[in-house]
Amino acid sequence: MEETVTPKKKVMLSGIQPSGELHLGNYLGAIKNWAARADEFECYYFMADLHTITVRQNPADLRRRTLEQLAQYIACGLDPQKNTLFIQSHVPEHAQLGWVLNCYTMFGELSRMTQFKDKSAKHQENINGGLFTYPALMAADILLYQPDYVPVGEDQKQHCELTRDVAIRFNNIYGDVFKVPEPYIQKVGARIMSLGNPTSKMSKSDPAGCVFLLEDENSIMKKFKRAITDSDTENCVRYAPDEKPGVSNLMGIYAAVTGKSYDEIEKEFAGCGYGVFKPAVGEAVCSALRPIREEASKILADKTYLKNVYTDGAERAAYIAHKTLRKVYKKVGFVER
Ligand code: ATP
Ligand code: LTN
Repeated sequence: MEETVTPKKKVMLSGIQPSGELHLGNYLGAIKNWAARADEFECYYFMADLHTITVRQNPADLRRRTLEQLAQYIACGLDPQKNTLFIQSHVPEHAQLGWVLNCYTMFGELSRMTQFKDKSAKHQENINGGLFTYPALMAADILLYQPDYVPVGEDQKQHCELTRDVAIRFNNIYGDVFKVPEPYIQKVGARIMSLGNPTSKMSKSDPAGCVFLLEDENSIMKKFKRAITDSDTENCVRYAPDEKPGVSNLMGIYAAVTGKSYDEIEKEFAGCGYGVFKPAVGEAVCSALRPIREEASKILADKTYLKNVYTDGAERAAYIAHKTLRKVYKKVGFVER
């Protein structure tokens, strides 16, 4: 009898911290690309709640945002049948491997992390150990699942590179324990900038320059109409990120939500000024977000469904995570229980 061998799918994994409401940068830089990959890859996506407490959180808000984030993942097209969706703190192996990897991550490496420098500047009253060692926990999040790719926005590239270095260091000592993963960064949408300040990335900590996935449409339109465009005299829609960062950012957003190329966009708006272009981008974003917002509110109303999704997700995730952790414990010399 002929043997049929199904080739093993490549694995993808990523997470987002439920430390604020999801925004257009999270969607275009990360989630939108996850949803398109479910058939091709074995996919794991989680709510990175352990990471959020590196900054003080209000407990009730954290709980609410974690569930809202799960509802939005599903509304963005992540089918829980095809993707393993889970809450990080439900799989204790993250914290367990995080500790081990802390001991294989160097002080100097951690000191160079841009996110640590930014966040410690922002929260000077609370520069805690967790904020500093956070990349070792992120390495654990990733390496537990032996993924091939980690789809993230540009700002997470440095953490992904550190993860690779830690995996290689560990493998050099103990043999091939971890797969060394690649960051997977899309060209369009990888770095959406603030609408109020096109030289800094769109971030939930700057609500005026940030469009949230569940935001109402009037408010979205106002933000786009007010978006900072460039102070050149040209008043023309042309892609030139260095010379015209504001307009180029809006073109990047328009390209990501409509699938059009920069050439096509320049032709579409030839002869139109920013006064026409800005509301057109706002309308395109509203149309893209409308079905997500409607679907998310339906899903959120069904708490039993959400609970089933995250319970099942944690079980599936824990199976793989446990296998990797056991191997690591054995390699470093812990006595088996
Ligand atoms: P903060 O507002 O605290 O900077 P954040 O909004 O960056 O946080 P994260 O949880 O750090 O949110 O990011 C989740 C995912 O979204 C990551 O993959 C990140 O790379 C991506 N991402 C975040 N902001 C942007 C952005 N402006 N453009 C593209 N991708 C982004
Ligand atoms: N560090 C990421 C969130 C994050 C993550 C991960 C992303 C935590 N663990 C594992 C990819 C894979 C952030 O702050 N955006």
